[in-house]
Amino acid sequence: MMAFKKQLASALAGVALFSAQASMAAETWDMPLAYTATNYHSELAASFAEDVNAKAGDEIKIVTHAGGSLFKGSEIFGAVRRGLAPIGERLVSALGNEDPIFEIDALPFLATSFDESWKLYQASKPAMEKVLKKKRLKLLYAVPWPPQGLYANKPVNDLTDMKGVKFRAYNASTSKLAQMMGAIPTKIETAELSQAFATGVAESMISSGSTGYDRKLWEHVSHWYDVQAWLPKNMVVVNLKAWKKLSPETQQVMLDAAAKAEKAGWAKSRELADWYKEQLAANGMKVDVASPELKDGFKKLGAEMVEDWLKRAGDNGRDAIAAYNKM
Ligand code: PCA
Repeated sequence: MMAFKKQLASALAGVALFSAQASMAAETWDMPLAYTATNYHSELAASFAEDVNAKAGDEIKIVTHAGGSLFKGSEIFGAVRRGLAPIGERLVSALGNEDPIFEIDALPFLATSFDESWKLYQASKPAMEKVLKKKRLKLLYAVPWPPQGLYANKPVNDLTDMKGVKFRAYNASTSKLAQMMGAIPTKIETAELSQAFATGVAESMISSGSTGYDRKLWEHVSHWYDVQAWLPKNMVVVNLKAWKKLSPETQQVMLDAAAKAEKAGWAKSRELADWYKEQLAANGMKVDVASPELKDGFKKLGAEMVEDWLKRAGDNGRDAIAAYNKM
């Protein structure tokens, strides 16, 4: 009887060991994303995951969850920070309440082209990484949205046309900008955009052609002005505790996949920028350049916002701007 019990115990231990190894062999990493699965940011995250899984699949399996299906856009950063998800993607400039450095990404007219935006990224990366490290996070890659323009349900010649208009904001800066132009801001995540415009909760917003295309904004608004105000980025961050549990080989696989994704993502955003504009027009929207008056109006407000931000952002912000100006 004793011998049998011993045998059973060791068999069970074997099973336990085997399943421990099996689960260690491929730990699932859920990767929440805020944007729709067909958006290029989400597709990029999916191919990043595939790349990692193909090379390090015996250790981790990254599973992407697009469209805010696992965590809403506004919850993703906190979820990764708290370890509820080991990895996730978030709009950098929406994290101003975490630290002002993240707002550098949506300061109007600071960086208005892909080239300038890349420089701003390089200039602000050390400061961003410092802040992320304090939050026990690691930056893997960041990819821009195309230049931001103005969606409206009527012609807008200058900023006075925006007075009293319900304005959808995606971060504190766009809320502030709306207030400064006398519009009425409401913060809404992209996943809820179509609904907000359909019900009249929002009548205008500043965003890329990409998001207007994804959300079929032509069903609700008539105009898009190519203001080229800034190019906000999404970033993919990983929880440092989860990161440190990975083998050095898998860490390297992820770093390589991230570098590849970042390069491909910047190229894709550039490539798609004009295509999105064409799609808005093809679906009946009036796509136009911003009038000099409108652009000047935004530029004035932008300059005030940069000044205000510099006061709040401290040394980190000043260093990043100084580095950017030297590039
Ligand atoms: N689309 C996202 C952020 C910037 C952009 O172009 C949005 O509208 O929420």
